[in-house]
Amino acid sequence: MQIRIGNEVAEALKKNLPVVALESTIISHGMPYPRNVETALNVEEVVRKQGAIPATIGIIEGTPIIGMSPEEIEIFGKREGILKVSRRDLPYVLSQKKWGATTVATTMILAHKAGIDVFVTGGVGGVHRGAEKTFDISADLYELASTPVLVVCAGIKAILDLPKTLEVLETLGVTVIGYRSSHLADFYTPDSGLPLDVTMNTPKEIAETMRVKKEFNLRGGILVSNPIEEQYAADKEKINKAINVALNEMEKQEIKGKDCTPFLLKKVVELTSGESLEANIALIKHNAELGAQIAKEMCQKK
Ligand code: PSU
Ligand code: MN
Repeated sequence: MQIRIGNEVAEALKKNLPVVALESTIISHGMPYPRNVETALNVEEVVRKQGAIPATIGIIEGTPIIGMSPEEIEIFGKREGILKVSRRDLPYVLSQKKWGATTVATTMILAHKAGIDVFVTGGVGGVHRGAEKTFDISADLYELASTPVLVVCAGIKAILDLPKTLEVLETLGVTVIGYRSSHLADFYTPDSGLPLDVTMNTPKEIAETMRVKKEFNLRGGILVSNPIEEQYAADKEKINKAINVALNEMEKQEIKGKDCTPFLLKKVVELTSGESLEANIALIKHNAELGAQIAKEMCQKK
C-alpha cells in the first residue's frame, strides 16, 4: 500500500523522536467548521509544545497521509462528501481513490503501518445504547483488540452504553487505564461512576505498560481514559437531557449505522447551545498533552 508520510513525521520516526497520531473524522464529521480546523491545528500545537511531533492522518484521493499539512486540514474541515472511513471502508476508499476521514479504527491501522505507537483522540466509538437490538458496536473496539497502538481518549462518550462498552473491551482483551482516576471518564464529564480496575498516575507507567504488551506480543492496543478537567466539564444533567432528546430524534429520523455518531454529536452541540462543543475542544487538547508525554516516555527506552 502506498502511503505518504510527511517530511517532518518521517524525519522524527527515523530519529526515534516522539510522534503522536491524530484522527480526521473528528475534523470532518465530529465538529462544525471553522471550530474543527481551529481545534485540529491547536491540538497539533499542544503536541508540539510538549516536545512531540503531531501526525494528523487522513486519506486524499486514495492515498493515506500521515502528517497532513495545515492546508490539507483546512480542506478536511470544509470539503463536502469526505467519507467517514472505518476498517471495512478502507479497501473501497483506497482503490476508488476517494477522500476519506479516518476514524479511530482506521487511524490506528495507518499509524501502526507508519510506526507510530501513540494516538490521541476525543472519544472512541463503543457499544451504542440499544445494541441488544441493533447490534451497533463500533469497529474501534475490535481495532483496539488487534492493533498495537495506545489510544488516549476522554473516556467513553456519554451517548453510548458505557457498561456494555467496558464489558466488550474486557472480552476483547483491551487494557483500560484510568489516568489519575479510579473511574471511567464519560467524555463531557470526568466521572461516569463506573470503576476501572487499573489506575496510573504517570505517563511513564503507561508507556511501560504498552511496551510490555508489545514485548509479549499481546495483540492490540491500550485505552487510556483521561478525564476532562473539572473547569471545562459540561453540566451532567444538561448533557444527559440533550443526549436523550438526540437519541429519540435519531430513532424518529431512522438514522442508522455509521451516521449515528456524527448525528448524535451534532445534535448534542445544538441542544446544549454549544456547551458540549466547548467541552469536546477542551478535552481533546488535554488528551494531546498526555499523549505527547506518553509518546516521549515510549521513545526513551526503545
Ligand atoms: N468521538 C468524538 N468525535 C468523533 C468521533 C468520536 O468526539 O468524531 C468519531 C471517531 O472517529 C470514532 C468514530 O472513531 O466517531 C466512531 O464512529 P462509529 O461509532 O460509527 O464507529
Ligand atoms: Mn456503528
